[in-house]
Amino acid sequence: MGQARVDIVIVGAGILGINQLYRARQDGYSVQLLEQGDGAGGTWYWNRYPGCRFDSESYTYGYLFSPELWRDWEWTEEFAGQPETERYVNHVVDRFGLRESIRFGSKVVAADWDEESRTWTTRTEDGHVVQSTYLVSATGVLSVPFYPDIPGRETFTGEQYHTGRWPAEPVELAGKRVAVIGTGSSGVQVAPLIADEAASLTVYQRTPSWCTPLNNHPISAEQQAELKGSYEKIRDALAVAVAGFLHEPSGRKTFEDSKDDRWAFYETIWNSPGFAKMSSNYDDMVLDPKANKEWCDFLEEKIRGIVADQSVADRLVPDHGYGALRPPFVAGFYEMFNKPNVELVSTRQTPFVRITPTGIETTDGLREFDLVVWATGFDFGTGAMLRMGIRGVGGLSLNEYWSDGPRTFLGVMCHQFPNFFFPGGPHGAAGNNPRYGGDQVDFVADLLNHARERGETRVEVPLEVEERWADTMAKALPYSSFVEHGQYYGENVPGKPRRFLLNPAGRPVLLRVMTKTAEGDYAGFLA
Ligand code: N01
Repeated sequence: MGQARVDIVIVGAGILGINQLYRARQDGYSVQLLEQGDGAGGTWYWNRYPGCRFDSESYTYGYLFSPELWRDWEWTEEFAGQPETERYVNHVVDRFGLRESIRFGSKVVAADWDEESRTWTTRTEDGHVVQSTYLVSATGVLSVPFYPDIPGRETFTGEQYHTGRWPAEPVELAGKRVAVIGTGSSGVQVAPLIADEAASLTVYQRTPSWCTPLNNHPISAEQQAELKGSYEKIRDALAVAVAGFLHEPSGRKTFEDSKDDRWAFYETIWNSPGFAKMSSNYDDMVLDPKANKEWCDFLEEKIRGIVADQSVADRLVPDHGYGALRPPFVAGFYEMFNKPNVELVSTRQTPFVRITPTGIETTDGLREFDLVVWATGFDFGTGAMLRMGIRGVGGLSLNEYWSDGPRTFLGVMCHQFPNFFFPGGPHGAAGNNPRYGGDQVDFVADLLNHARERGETRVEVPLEVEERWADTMAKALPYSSFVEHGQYYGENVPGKPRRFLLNPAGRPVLLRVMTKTAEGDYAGFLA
């Protein structure tokens, strides 16, 4: 059993945890990072399923804190796949000497605040105990896999994997009858690759997604050279970009154009990379229902043009607006349904009955499988933090404080939990994760430096400041495009309070409040 004392304990070696560790080391703190997995990468360590890749442009996702790192690391694809991103995170860890501060295989099971000594005591499953002045949970919003409550899952005798816990060793698909449950971003990425290899693939879909092409491509030598010469320009643009992407708004409204021009514009957008479908579409596409409907009509035409069997296409066309659910970006998803070995089962039409030892039973019968893939999502937003046994002032548990949904300031800290921070947390998220998350990491680091400069060792957000952020979130909610996304409300997890868990006010408001708080010398935060 080990024991240690450091200035800062960080939990999680994902994108934000590594960023926080880098900042902590740069700023001269002693720090230990605890990571439950055996390697760095977070999302990019656990989600090893075939087809897992960015839908943020690689160079807009990577760290921007070092010109040398930018210059030396060469992304090979516009949207890098999981193995490349995992390599990148490990490269960063080693390049900046961070590995010595990380303890792998360290699942946190308890963290207790002691007011008298102003100390957090953090314990791991394997009995390691570490004390610290500050505790940072960088445990991610999509890190606890969710399995729907379909009876019999444990009785299945074949192989079964959740996309968020895909094994490191290769999974043999050839010759196997495979089921994929779920058609969110993970399901629609993994399915086409399985269809290529497996004997058969059955896709179980409840809610269809509006999928559009990712339009990935290798980064050419010419683009590479251009990227290397554009570090400052890209860094500065991303520092203020509304959703953390480089996609420019079109500056046009749908019905200012003729029908022919609109269809030509939609075609351009269809052929644009990733999130340009939202960010560079007509400015009114998301919020004007008529404009949204027309983009959806265009997408429906596309789906029906790709999928040969129109009864399959009927089931693949969503009945919600574009952007109401998080849109996935794909390669070969609709095309896959033209293969003779691929079947689509709509669980709206024929719901699940049970998982049996040999397969999956829906109301239209039993289908037998060798392998089942659960692409069924995560306990979003709060899942990991509420499983860590965090206790603040007077032994108050975070689960109790958040029993009616999370209460946060900037998605980064909360009242009653002094010296505790959670960059990437609920009510902070607003776009390209490393960008707004990086803002949160810097906010935490700057706040700790501020406290150190004043010789203070206790930081807590005042209740009224936390409440003001809650008001800001509530007022902005009607303007979020993702108002229907069940996962973003925790709706998929039975018993979870239904609360919107993103930051609907967006990154500009996040940045503005951060700047104002810092300029106001964090009034009321220091004890
Ligand atoms: O999870 P999801 P995900 N019966 O929750 C279905 C990010 N991401 O892992 O919509 C039947 O979106 C569920 O159906 P429904 C991205 O932020 C990014 O795919 O609830 N079906 C849905 O189809 C994303 O938002 C990338 O009706 C059930 C699916 O399972 C987030 O991760 C790639 C069911 C779950 O979809 C999560 O995406 C992958 C039931 N009882 C992920 N329960 C990039 O491209 C659930 N489902 C970067």
